[in-house]
Amino acid sequence: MTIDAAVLQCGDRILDLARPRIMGILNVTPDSFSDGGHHARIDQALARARAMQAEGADLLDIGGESTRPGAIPVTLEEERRRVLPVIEALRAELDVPLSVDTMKPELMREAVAAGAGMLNDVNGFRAAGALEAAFVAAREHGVALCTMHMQGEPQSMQQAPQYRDVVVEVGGFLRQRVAELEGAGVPRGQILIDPGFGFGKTLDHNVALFRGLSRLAGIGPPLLVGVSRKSMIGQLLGERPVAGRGPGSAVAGLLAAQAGARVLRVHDVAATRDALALYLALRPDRGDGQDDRGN
Ligand code: HH2
Repeated sequence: MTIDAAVLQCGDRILDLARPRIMGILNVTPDSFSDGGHHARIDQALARARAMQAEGADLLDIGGESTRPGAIPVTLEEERRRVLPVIEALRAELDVPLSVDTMKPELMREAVAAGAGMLNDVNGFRAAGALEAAFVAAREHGVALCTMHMQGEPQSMQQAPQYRDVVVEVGGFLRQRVAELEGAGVPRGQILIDPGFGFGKTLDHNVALFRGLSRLAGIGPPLLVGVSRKSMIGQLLGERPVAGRGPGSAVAGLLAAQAGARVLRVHDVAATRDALALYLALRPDRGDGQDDRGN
């Protein structure tokens, strides 16, 4: 893994990417595939957010609409009702940057006004108005943008995903999105790219993509990887149910970091923190006598 001095601007907060960072997942939904219904009340969401910061999360990703395969879309009013009070409360209380996981341009604007420092769009800012909302947030508020690859839409994306070469096609898509963002004046230091594991991809596609991560990391902007508790982890571990996918997810996160990922989007913050700490302490290419313990 190459270490350079990349930083990510997230509104008025800066994330130093000299080492891989942990994005804790906070789904304030009744139906997310892993933590759905656990943090639907605001007090539950705040408690989980505090716990993740204490466990070592470097930023939090707040989502009000599940994007699991077959998920039912929610209205703007409902997504707003779920997400905005949580962002407002956390913004005042926590130090870590807050990301909002949404495809809706109206919510992007409102979340930034409420204090979000990152927009994370699994649809790559392709919905009508999303790109404009993202440009304004990035240019006027210094917000970071995470653009992700998805083939199809959550309702149908797993029906028959097809690629000739998944790494080449996903890489081409991400290059194009980065060119578009930079062309509109978004600085490189505010862009993250994400291959979108499980979004319109079979197990074979996900495995090929994972093996190609170092090529995707070479595109330029920091790479975000989200494989936490996903079906690919369950399938590779012999149809392991979601509740048993934590250790496998931490290992996969570590491998992603080794391949160049700078941000890991995870449910299991403490396990990922420990995996990264051991990796940073023990990796053979360290060789400079420095000590990362306590990070
Ligand atoms: N995966 C999920 C949601 N948002 N955002 C990015 N950038 N990358 C991802 O891989 C990604 C994402 C799906 O996971 P989760 O939020 O746990 O579940 P659900 O969509 O059911 O809420």
